[in-house]
Amino acid sequence: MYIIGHKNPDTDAIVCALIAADYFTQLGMEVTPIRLGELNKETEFILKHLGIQAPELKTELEQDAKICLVDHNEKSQSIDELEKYQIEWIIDHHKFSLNTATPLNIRAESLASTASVLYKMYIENDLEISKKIAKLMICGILSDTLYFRSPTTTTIDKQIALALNEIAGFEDLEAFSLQMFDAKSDLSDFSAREIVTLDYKPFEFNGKKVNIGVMETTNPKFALDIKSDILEAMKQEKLEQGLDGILFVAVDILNEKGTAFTLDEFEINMIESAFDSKKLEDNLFDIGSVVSRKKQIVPKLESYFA
Ligand SMILES: [Mn+2]
Repeated sequence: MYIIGHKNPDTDAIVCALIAADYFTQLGMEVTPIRLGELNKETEFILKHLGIQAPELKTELEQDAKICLVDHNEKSQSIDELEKYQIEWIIDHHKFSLNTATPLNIRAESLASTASVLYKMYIENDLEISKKIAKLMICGILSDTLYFRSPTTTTIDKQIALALNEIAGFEDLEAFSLQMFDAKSDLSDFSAREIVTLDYKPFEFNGKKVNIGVMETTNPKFALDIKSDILEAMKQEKLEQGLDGILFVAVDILNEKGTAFTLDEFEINMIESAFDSKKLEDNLFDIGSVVSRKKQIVPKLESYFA
């Protein structure tokens, strides 16, 4: 069975492919973790720091291959031609919109990271959590919660991170999270198009195709300084992907604030109606303490388009 995180993988998608591979191996299965895209700089930093190899990049598998989806369940975010494969497992913490042809195993909880869900699965099955796996789990939690800042964070996620650190032994979790976020914020060698699509997910709201890119950063000024390039990249994306709308949000991790880049009428109406927003300058809106696509952006757009 192949373990697959979502396209445009973030840290949780990558570490959970590695963690789930260890989990299923301990249960006696033969599994291979893979990834569907390049690592972001945060994940690159983490794996280098921990001395752990990334899952192999693989975007096509043999027909009927057995797969386990981690950290996603939407077809549009998964491996191309998903219907060619047999989904055996989904381990996730997102909203569901998947229809499957056959029965399967699903484990989903509304915790802040898929790593937290996997932690519970280890405990329930009385499996050993090695130092390496504990570190990967903590990184998944720190990344998805923005060091417990995101409103997706639950007390369970915090308890899990603390319990894991008994094994992992990070000296200072907050300091380490800052190193992660600084690594992620260094986008100097990326094009505007790459920045817009780095942490990027397609959604369909009431028949409207809207893609949402998020840039979690400790340096929001970087994106504001290249506003016109970002808008141009969004325009190209919207055109080439045939989208109804495109949204790009720069999330200031340390100050817990979101700034939305809006391309056109469609996006401006969307932002003004769906969010408590303040226009900063042309095509730029302060959308307040919005840091989570999953919990704050997507639900607001769901109700706006409904
Ligand atoms: Mn996640």
